[in-house]
Amino acid sequence: MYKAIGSRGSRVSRVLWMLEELGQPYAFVEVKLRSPEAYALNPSGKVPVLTDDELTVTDSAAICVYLADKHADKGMGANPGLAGRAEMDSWMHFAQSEFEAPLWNKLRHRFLLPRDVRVDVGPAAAFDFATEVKALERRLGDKPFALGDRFSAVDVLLGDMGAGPAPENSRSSPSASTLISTACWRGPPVRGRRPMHRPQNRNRFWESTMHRFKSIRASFARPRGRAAL
Ligand SMILES: N[C@@H](CCC(=O)N[C@@H](CS)C(=O)NCC(=O)O)C(=O)O
Repeated sequence: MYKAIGSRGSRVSRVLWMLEELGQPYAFVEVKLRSPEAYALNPSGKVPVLTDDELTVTDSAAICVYLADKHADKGMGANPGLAGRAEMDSWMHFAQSEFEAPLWNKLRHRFLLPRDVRVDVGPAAAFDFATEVKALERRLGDKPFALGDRFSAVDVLLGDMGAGPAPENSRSSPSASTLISTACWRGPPVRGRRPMHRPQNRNRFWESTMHRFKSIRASFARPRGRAAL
């Protein structure tokens, strides 16, 4: 059986989401970031990690692709052929190394890095994220989903980045809650084994996801003094 390993509220949520979409049984194994248990599975000490019997897969995008490929009959993987694979890889790399990077960078400088190396990355992160939201809109065009007319691992990966409470519905400071909900610490991902944010209405998936990204972009743009870094 699959083991989805991570801390509650970490990117393990996208792995759980994939497993739920694919209808696969799994165990959620709670492991703290950079704990000895995490280092035993991933040289960087980061989560999530997926184990599939003897195989260990690290890095959330790779895990999502692995699962989509392994259960290709469920239709969440790449379009056919080498061109389809390139299209999928391109989306996955865009999602993590370009789209998610400014969100994650800001979060790291606010909460994760040792205090003496933290700097104010707020304006640069806001600029980069606004650029990436435009790029995402252009990439999507008028397609219902990233790879065309079916929901795939790409939508899970990007959708998970926009998951969590919309800033306007949050009780805490919008910018802080947005960052926390977006990049990493979004509260328990497992509620009765079902990811909190599994889309209820597929037709509105990208409409609501883009709405959340735009809310995040707006909260980035708002100066919030020291709290916003
Ligand atoms: N590229 C990795 C990044 C994993 C990652 O940074 N995970 C966070 C939790 S969401 C972590 O373990 N952070 C620990 C740290 O940065 O010290 C992935 O997508 O899985």
